[in-house]
Amino acid sequence: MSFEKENGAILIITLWILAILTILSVGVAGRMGLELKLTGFYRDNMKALYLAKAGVERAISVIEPEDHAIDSLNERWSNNSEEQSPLFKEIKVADVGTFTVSYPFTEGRVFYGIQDEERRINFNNAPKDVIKRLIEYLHPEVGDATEIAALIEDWRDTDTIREGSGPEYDYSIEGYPRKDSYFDAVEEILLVKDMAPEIFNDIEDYITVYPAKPVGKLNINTASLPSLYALGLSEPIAQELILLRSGEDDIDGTSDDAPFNQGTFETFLKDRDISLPPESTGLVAFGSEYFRIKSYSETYNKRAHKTIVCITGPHPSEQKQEIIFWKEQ
Ligand SMILES: [Ca+2]
Ligand SMILES: [Ca+2]
Repeated sequence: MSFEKENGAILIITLWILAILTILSVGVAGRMGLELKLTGFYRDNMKALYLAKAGVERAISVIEPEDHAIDSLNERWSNNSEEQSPLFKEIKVADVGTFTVSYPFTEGRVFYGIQDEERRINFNNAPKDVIKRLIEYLHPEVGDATEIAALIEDWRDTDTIREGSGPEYDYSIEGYPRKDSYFDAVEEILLVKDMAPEIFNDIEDYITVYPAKPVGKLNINTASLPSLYALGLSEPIAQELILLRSGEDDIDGTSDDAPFNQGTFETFLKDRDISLPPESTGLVAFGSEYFRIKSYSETYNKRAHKTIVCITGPHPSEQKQEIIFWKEQ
């Protein structure tokens, strides 16, 4: 091999080594960049999670000290629209980001605050006639909801007999057993025979399964029209009730609201010469004990956000709220 040829070969080999090293170093740098990005992503997500948790803490701190004998939609836990010192709207936390605790209200309004569970019909303990009326009102295509309401009752009650008509529906055909116990999550209702997703979609925002026990009451000061109808009031009477509790301005959730109490509600029924059906009389409440908190957070750099939905209820022994359901999105 001549001197030139040998030199040429060394040059080519050197170039190859250089090329390989370059590729390797680019690879390593790229990997490090990815790892840095992942760390940043993780850090932003953790920040968003703790911001959303801060919203939950804020909500609980507002619910706890309030008197819940009577609860209405204009109270600060439900609808805080103060511009000077907002409790729930885009609250800044240090140099991290913001949280907002809010929920959609009727007619496109947004309430900054917390919902009570007592505005919803409780599928763990509402009588089947109440469930029947709610489904028929919200999903009229179903026609008569007697059978589906009975199936819901069969699913949750401990016995295995349908009153007056023999054994309960045998779920072995469906591939899973009937529970004969409380619903743990609202989506579980989809397992009940005849509960089509279309029905569930229409009723979802008006129902709850919390608390499983004791009796979930309906707060007539916060309940929506479908819930009041389910209780056994006719549509015009339910509308009248909502107008009365809304005060002079006819708008729910404003400062002039006039919530009902036991006495004024009894007068309301008596003046109209009506009474509630027997299965509903024990369900009526004027205050609330269980609350649904929806906290949304966002970091200042907008790279991460989080939503927490949780439900709180009274602690069995201490004067505080405890969390009975928690979901992060
Ligand atoms: Ca049963
Ligand atoms: Ca009002």
